Amino acid sequence: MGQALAVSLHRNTGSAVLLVLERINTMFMRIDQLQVDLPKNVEPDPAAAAAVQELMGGRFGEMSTLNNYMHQSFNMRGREEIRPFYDLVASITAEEFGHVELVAATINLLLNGGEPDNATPKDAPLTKLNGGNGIRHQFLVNGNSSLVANAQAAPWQGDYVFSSGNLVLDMLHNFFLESGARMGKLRVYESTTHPVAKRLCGYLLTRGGVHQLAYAVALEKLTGVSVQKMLPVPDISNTKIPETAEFQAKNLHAILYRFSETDYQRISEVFNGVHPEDGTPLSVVDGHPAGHALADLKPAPASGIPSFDMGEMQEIVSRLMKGNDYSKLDDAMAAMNNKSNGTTNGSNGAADGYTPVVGSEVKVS
Ligand code: MN3
Repeated sequence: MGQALAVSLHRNTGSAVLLVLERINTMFMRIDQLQVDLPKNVEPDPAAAAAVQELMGGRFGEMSTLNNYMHQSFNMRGREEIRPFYDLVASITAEEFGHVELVAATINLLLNGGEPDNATPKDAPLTKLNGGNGIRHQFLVNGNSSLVANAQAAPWQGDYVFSSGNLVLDMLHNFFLESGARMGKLRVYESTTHPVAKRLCGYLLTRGGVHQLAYAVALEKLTGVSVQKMLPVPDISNTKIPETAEFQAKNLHAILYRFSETDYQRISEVFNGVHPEDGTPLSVVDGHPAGHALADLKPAPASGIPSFDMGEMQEIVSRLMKGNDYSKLDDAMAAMNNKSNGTTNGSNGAADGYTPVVGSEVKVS
């Protein structure tokens, strides 16, 4: 748990009081890992990359689930009176953040390897990504990577967020949203044979199924109506999807993560009972699931990702700064040169392992 110190004046004596503020740095905590491991070193598949975009920026994509729950939790009034529901929505928000990252990682893997090693621009290195059913914007504009957009490359929209302030209506909306999200995952699953896209769908169908169930249970607690009898919506069980088996075997279809060690303790007042399909007891787990390493995809020099020539950069900066005091700039350039180990030859010599250091190591006073 993080701590921070602050000084305040005592209201009677005027003397300074040292305050210890708990949890000041746990408002959002980020862990540099993916929620599920994805196959690496796979063939690019622009059509699959386009289809998976719907799970990113479509109306029922992960950007929508994240932003709906995030803003509902930010906006919730009378929070203490409805604390178990607040805790539920807030903790699912954290998981959805990781789902957005997972969808981005999947799209990036599906767009990786399109450019052959040692290709030059005249080799037409992006031919592989220029497939008939792909989205050109991914590689023409976005560096062979995911867009905040749907399968048609239409941008995700803020008005996909529904935050009415009415708890029953918001839970009903969230149930509908998770049902639409489930439909999208099933259809993306059915549209591809690519192992990365299939695994993503298997994982998200399992976890999205939990969120769909959580909102069904929340509605049941609030209204007495047994929404669970409608599950699964759409009427295709995870048991028909082989890629969910590994996750179901670990009970990931019946667990909600708190995504916090100390907070959101009252989720289990809402999320309890048994799974409607197989009777597995529903449970809430402290913290977060075990993580997995993100693929560190190689730069793609022929398309300029990253395209960085140290010598050229120095020359441009010197020209721009002519007549100014650039002693601090020299420090920055020296630091950059050290970092890149002198690989300044060729148009992309500094690409491998290069990390920009100007912002982090040079203080401009
Ligand atoms: Mn999700």
